[in-house]
Amino acid sequence: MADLAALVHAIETGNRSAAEAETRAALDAGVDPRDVLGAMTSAMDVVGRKFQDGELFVPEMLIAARAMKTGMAILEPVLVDAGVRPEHRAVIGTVEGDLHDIGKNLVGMMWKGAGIEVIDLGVNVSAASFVAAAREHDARLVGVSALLTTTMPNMRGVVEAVHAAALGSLVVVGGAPTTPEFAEQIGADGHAQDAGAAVDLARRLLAG
Ligand code: B1M
Repeated sequence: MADLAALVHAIETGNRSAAEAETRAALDAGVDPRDVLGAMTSAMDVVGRKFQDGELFVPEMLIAARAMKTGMAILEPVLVDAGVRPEHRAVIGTVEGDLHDIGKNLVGMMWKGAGIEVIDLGVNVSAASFVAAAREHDARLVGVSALLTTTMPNMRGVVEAVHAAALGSLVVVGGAPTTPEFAEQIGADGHAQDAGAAVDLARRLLAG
């Protein structure tokens, strides 16, 4: 029987070759691909929690996410063959006028790690593009990142446009200059301070 604990450990420690080997070993041993995905997700949960608690930092989180990505590249076709699709989709992007994408990418990786299908729209994304993508992908979550005090006001336009489109999408905002109070003022459905909190928030909103 393949050792899913070894897969969890490989991802938590960002060991890409071990993550690849353990994913293959689990699938070769006939482990249900959903259980393999569950092991990967639980590893990323631990990573997110440690990041929130200040036990590890951005570089460790990035290498863990990359290890998960390596395993996912092997697992994904198997999941597709088995007809397993993520239950929820999110679109994510950095707001118009803003080119910072490191934090946004981290949040996207962590959402993927939580089993959410993530469509990344990149940087400098207009409100109209967020709406078009949310409609096209039937996204339940719209994630908007801003790193500049000069661009965070543009988030209001995204929230208003997404809500006006009545797609049923919930808008989550984040980024260093944003606060829960700001998110409330602009009518966002949620705010997360970091990538770990963004996972907790997404889970809460998607469960509601
Ligand atoms: Co810029 N920059 N930058 N910059 N830059 C800052 C943000 C700044 C604070 C630096 C400073 O002055 N001390 C300052 C903003 C000041 C302000 O507005 N208050 C600043 C400035 C002024 C600028 C320019 C205007 C500089 C200039 O040209 N004069 C310019 C603007 C360009 C533009 O966007 N139009 C600019 C350009 C750049 C680079 C292109 C050189 C580069 C970006 C490269 C890239 O992203 N690919 C850059 C960088 C790297 C930074 C700093 C140094 C680092 C940002 C970063 O990646 N942090 C930054 C100073 C700093 O933060 N120390 C700075 C790491 C990242 C993991 O954290 O993005 O906060 P962060 O993401 C966190 C949380 O915020 C949260 O989770 C993440 C993980 O925990 N989060 C979310 C983020 N998005 C979220 C979304 C969510 C939920 C949580 O839900 C959807």
